[in-house]
Amino acid sequence: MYTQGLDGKIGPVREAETAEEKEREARFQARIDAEERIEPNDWMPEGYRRTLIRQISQHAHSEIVGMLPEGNWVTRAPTLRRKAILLAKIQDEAGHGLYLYSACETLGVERAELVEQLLAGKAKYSSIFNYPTLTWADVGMIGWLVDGAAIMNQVPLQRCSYGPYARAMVRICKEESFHQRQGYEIVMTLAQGTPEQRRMAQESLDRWWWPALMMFGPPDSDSVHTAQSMKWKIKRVTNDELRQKFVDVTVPQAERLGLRIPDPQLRWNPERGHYDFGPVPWDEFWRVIAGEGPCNRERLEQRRRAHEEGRWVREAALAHAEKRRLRDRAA
Ligand code: BYC
Repeated sequence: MYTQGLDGKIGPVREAETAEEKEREARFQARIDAEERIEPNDWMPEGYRRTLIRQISQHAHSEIVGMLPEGNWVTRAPTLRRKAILLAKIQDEAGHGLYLYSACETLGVERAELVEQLLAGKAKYSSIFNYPTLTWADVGMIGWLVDGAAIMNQVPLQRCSYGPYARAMVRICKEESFHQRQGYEIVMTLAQGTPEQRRMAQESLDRWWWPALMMFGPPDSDSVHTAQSMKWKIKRVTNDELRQKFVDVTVPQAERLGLRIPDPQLRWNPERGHYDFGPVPWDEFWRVIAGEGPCNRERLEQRRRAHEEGRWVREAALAHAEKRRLRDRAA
């Protein structure tokens, strides 16, 4: 079993060494098995803490970087109503990032340090945000497919064994459900529109389908963290199980829209009670998470620029807080 340290290096999770440590780990696992929530001040194995920091910070970074592809369309949304909705959605993503960084800080790591890792290109964020948003249909597709996949993954995380993460997920899931519906509604409007609008929706689905399936992570057979994360009940459902669930829910939605899923091997399998689907292009996934996706460089550059341009705001907020603290103390 491997875990990633804060320095980004992957190393083996250290085995409990002494009898006392083993006993403590057994007591911890018994609490997990009994469905007790672990809270910030409780004892936890170092591997559990590191796994959570890795996953929650990657999740927080995904929310923040996830604002960029949608932000690309704020000035070009087709109507004022669409623009207002899109702005609100992007603000929600920022809020999600903030809850998640806060949840992560309860594990004894500073948000500034996590942001630093992202900007230095050492931290991962979801592969999906390294694809471009070329047309307005892509904004709909992000809501329908990307938020749809995010919800599928996040609903079980509401039952994560770590209290602060599980609680952050409850609110995030409520907002993501609304995001998914607004995306579906955009795609539905296009699918019921002119032939050109229908073509735009189909072309967008053709580009986003496989990357959406990659959001659930590599196949279980290649997933280094799943077994241990399931044992610790950080993850409740495996990558492949969630991917299958997503396909099963989404195919009928595409049929209702009159759109074609770009997978010639897709068919209902009555024996399994699930859709069979073709091979996910995993080579592409590994390339994207190694930094070689279509927009990796652009996304990081944009984040770095935004961070620099926001420096004066952070400094002003800190100065204001300090002034208030001194005033309160003097009073
Ligand atoms: N992209 O052992 P595995 C959203 C990495 S966005 C990049 O299966 P794990 C939203 C993985 O980190 C959705 N990297 O890992 C926001 C690991 O590398 P390291 C964000 C990926 O953690 C705005 C390696 O591959 N959601 O909500 O057990 C607008 C092996 O993987 C990906 C979350 O982050 C990927 N897709 O399982 C709209 C949910 N997949 O760290 C929407 C929380 C895998 O060893 N995270 N990797 O270097 C999770 O549930 C899990 O971390 C994952 C991966 C299922 C993603």
